[in-house]
Amino acid sequence: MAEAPPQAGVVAAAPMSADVPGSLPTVRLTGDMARAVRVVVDTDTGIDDAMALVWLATRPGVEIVAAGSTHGNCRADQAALNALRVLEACGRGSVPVAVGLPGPVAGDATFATHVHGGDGLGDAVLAPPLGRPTDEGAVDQLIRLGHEHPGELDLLALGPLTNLAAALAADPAALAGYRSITVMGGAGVERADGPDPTLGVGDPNTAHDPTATARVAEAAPLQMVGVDVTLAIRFGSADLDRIAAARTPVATLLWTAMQFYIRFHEPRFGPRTCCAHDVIAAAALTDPEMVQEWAAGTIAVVDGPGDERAVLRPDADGASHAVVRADGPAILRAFIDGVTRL
Ligand SMILES: [Ca+2]
Repeated sequence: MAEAPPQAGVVAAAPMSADVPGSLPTVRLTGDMARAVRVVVDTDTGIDDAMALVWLATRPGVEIVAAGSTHGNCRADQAALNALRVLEACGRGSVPVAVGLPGPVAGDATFATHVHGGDGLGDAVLAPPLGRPTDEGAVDQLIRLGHEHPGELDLLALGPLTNLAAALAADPAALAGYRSITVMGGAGVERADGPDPTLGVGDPNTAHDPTATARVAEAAPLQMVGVDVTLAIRFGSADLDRIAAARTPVATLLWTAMQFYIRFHEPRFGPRTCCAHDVIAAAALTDPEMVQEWAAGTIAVVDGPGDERAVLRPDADGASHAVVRADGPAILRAFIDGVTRL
């Protein structure tokens, strides 16, 4: 099954697992899904974005072709510097990093400084990167790479979809050249009632630019990895101990930045814990066997203002998917193994 995109790994429709209410059309990915991945990352480089870049740098068979920055967790120009800094710590300082657009399609940019600190990496006063962003903007880079390598590259969007929407506005075929588009965002399968699957956190990547999400979802099939799933996958105290003890350059960087993130999570989820949102999206791309269950459908942006969310409306023939169930412990274990090795 090497080289197969996630959709090609769908071998059979399967009934919804017993722990998920409803009778939604779902698909289950099976078999050996290990494959080579050449990825272009779009990132509002906050703390979990940094973790996701580390994930990509440590997974076998993954090449980070380029990164583009976006606003969200911090300013887009800061996010580019953060991405460079993290990639350099991973020994990937040669990866080109382009600065993306500073704000959403409509309205003003707002930043999640209460989650990621003023600089996106926990205000930890990290050393600046050695390199600098490329002269090409992230939107132009996105368009160019899609056309230069048709069918070869996977796009992983870890922040608001502003750059993707701008690429589509400039070139309606901008995203068609990508083999797949995985998005960290959304609130999973739409439900008419029941408890809020985001536990009040909402869907920040969509809320930061709901117009962009709607435009991208209309134009391209997306593999959506939502807050409803990622919020439940959290490091525990023993996990954090392993990262703290690793002492590799990248572990030291992460552990320093993670202190702010842990302090944000503790009042909500208990002592010594935090989420790894963007890592789960990266894992869905690189290691689909760790994300066993998806629902098929179409994506819509609902609610608002300020609490806009992307949801998947179930449709067995829909081209987009949302993760329903992921193997959180396996992903976190593989992440920490990578951090301690790098
Ligand atoms: Ca992010």
